[in-house]
Amino acid sequence: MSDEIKDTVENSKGSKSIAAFARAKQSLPGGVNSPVRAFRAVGGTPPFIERGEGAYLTDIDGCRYIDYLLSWGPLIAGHAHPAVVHAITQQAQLGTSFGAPTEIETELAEEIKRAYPSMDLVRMVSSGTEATMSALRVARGYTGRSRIVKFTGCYHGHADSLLIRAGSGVATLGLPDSPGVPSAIAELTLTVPYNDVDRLRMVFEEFGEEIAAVIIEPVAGNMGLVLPQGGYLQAVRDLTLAYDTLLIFDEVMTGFRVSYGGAQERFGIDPDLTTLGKVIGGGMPVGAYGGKREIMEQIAPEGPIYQAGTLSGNPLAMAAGLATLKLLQTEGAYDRLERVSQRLAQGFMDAGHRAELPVQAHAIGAMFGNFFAKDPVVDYATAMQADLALYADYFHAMLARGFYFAPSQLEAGFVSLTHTDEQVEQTLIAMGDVMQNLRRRRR
Ligand code: HOZ
Repeated sequence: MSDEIKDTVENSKGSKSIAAFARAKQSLPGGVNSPVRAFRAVGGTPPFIERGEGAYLTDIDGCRYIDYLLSWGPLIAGHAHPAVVHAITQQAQLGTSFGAPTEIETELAEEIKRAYPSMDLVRMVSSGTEATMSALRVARGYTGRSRIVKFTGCYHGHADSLLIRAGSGVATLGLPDSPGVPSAIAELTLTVPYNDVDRLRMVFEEFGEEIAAVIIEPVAGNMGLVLPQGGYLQAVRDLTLAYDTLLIFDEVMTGFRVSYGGAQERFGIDPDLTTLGKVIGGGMPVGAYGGKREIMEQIAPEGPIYQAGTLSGNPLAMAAGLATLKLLQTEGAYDRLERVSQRLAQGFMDAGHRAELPVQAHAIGAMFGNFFAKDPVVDYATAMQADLALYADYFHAMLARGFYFAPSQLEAGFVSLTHTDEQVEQTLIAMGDVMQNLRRRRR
């Protein structure tokens, strides 16, 4: 840890964040606008953030952290990257929203299409949830079928049909299904374990003709980071084709992250529909869905399936997204991102082994996942065997040293183009210290 970070962490008591959290709770449910930010899985008070710069976050108490959460993914270029800030500023001077067509929407759609050949047409929306919710409607409208299949522990935002056995905050808070989702809707969502082809086949054998779509995070990032096993995604593709069911790749997290062309490029799969978000908005609220022309042409005004939005294709988000994608096109960007995430995963494993703690870690592209688990983590059931209390201790010890990770083991970590080797080195040294302390405390 650099002396600078050490000083800021040691000199801070977090008192301003504590006061800010208490105040926020008077006006916002749980003090937050999205549940996982409230630190329920790890306890304590979330630092309230004042600003970000590159790989650093600074809170209102003046504590500085190396950020491995990056706004839960969008900031692959780091905080307040000058090129992204410039693009947003320039656009803001021209106007922030028009509710009318702009050329910049087409530009971003063209860039997405170049990178994702499975997407002939793209519709911009304002969040990942909106993208997955709309993709489902299109799948149901196009196929005339009502059932969908999702995977336990995968999270696709909070639309009713998708809030069934979901990961992320739903899993963190132990809410298998949310009150408020009518059972008539929940019944249409069939769930199967991730990485289990046989169970998926069984569901198809029973309900195949009724299933509109299978929606999947091709690399699961909301039960921690869980990788698809060899041949699994192709098997999912083959089954969906056999039953004329649409395959929706939810690449909100993996898009432009596990490679420029997402998981579908990396694993060589051709989905019918794809959802995107996070990176393509460069830190501004955004989502997109798209896919095969004959399916996407069913959307209004071309076809009868309705979906709309006042801020869809918002020019600030389009500008920030395009600027971010440009940065990702620089030579070696993905090699570097992958090297950093792999080093973090390997460092976590090494530190855990030295401290004789049960550890598992995964990394791919610009994302990684750390588990305190004895056995390999391949699905939600194995992810849930991880030691959540140990993670909470680890999380707080790292936070106190100036390293900001996901406040739940059931979330992924992220790296950016701005994370340096030196910062990663500092992180690995801290991980080693923290794990040794955890070992001592467990004795
Ligand atoms: N959907 C995010 C977790 N996978 C949480 C977003 C947020 O709280 O900002």
